[in-house]
Amino acid sequence: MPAKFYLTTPIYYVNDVPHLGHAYTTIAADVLARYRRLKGNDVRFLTGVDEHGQKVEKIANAKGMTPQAYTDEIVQRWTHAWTVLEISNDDFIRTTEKRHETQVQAIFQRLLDNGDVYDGEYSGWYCIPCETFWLETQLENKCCPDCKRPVETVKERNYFFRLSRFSDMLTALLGGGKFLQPERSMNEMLRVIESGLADQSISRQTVAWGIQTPPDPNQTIYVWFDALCNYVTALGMCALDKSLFERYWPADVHLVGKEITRFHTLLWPAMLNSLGVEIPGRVFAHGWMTINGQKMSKSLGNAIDPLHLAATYGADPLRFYMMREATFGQDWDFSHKSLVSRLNNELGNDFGNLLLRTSTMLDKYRGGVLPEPPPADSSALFRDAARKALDDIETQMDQFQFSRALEAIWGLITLANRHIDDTKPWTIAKDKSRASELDAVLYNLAETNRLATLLLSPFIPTAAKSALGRFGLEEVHPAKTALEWGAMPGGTRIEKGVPLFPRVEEKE
Ligand code: ME8
Repeated sequence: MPAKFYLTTPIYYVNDVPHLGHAYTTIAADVLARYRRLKGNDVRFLTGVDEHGQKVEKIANAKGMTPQAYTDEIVQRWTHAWTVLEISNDDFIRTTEKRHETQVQAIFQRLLDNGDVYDGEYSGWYCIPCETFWLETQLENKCCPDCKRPVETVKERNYFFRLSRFSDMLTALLGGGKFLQPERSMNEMLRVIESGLADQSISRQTVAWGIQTPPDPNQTIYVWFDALCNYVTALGMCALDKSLFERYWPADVHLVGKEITRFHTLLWPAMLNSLGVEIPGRVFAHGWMTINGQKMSKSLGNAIDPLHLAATYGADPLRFYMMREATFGQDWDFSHKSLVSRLNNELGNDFGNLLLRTSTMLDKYRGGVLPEPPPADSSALFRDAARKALDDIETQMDQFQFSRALEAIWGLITLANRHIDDTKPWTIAKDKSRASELDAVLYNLAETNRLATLLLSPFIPTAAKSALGRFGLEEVHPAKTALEWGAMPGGTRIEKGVPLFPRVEEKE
């Protein structure tokens, strides 16, 4: 049985359409999912939308719609965006689905039964944009410490989750060093625990748009409690059919933006621990995409539409740019110029041209038929480079270092491009006595191309599929053996094809 790999993105609020920041997390998760499938893992990739809460309720009211009618309409914009951006999720969860609601209530009831949920009085502050409760002491100038916007007072009877009881367990979990990356986030969360964890209010009396608490229909379950449960309800943890849960839980990775680390690494593992359910393997909190140093967000009015960029430059170049541009984990500034430059130089000149040059030479000198693999010593340079790159990529992908993984793939591409310049196949071709030498050069180049394309397929799935088609590979091959140098048999017909990434100009 191949190892299972379950990964998730946050489920996004549907108070608006997706922007490039949402696309960033979803694309990163997709790259990881595709890479794991390529390695032969049994992958489950979940994304979805967070539909309840005051924020969504308010926007629906403002539009004169019921929240359900509003979310039913806007959710289509989200699924459409993920189709355009080539997101290969296996499931898409909506928190208004019956399958989710009944299980959230079951989870709430289990916690009530075991005593970790209790009835109490809440008096404090609430930030609607963040859907987050704050204590007076946590506020900054009477504003939300996260988004810096004004907060509202809340005083009502609520159900509470006994988060304070889990300090030791959470300290051990986070202190173990593996659960939360990057390290900066881990240290930050350890400090939060050290400063004292208060019990968490998990219901609202004044919010109608939510799942009813089982004991009291006048209260709805706090949107974050509801939302976190999606990771297990999508697998049917409390449903009749638990087969997906048994097959995929615990999650191997929850990918999240750094501002929601607290919920994923404190509240969520504590809830699971209380339920007696295994805790996810890892949470990775990535940095923000910024515009001139400011976080990209709809409310700041600096959001970029990913669909507009995909329509202008293609989904593949956009995906490639976002994964290549910055260290995953750190904040980074979006640059239109850099997107275009990476598209033209890296995808067009380096990768696209290599493919075109190789297939053109094969066509011209060998009628488009791949020669037999050369003797070991004539391919050692490439075989060794490939082995090293494959190892390096595995390490980098395991550490969510997409940009470094791409650098490793570029090592192979650069090597092959340099080999063409060094060996000058057009000169060798003039001398009939050097036929086997030319065979070796062409095989080495084509095989390196095939491998690089396969490794690039998680990043640029459509272009990779078209390129692999030229090597007679209709689908990205999931078998592990295809990820080894030398797997392509002599005699393979290789098509010349057209340039994959024609040069573009920067557009407004
Ligand atoms: O927080 N840069 O939903 P949300 C990078 N519903 N990533 C960004 C980003 C930016 N500028 N802006 C948004 C919620 N994101 C909850 C989650 S999960 C159980 C519930 C991405 O619509 C990033 O992944 O506010 C961030 O964590 C997420 O969108 C927030 O989406």
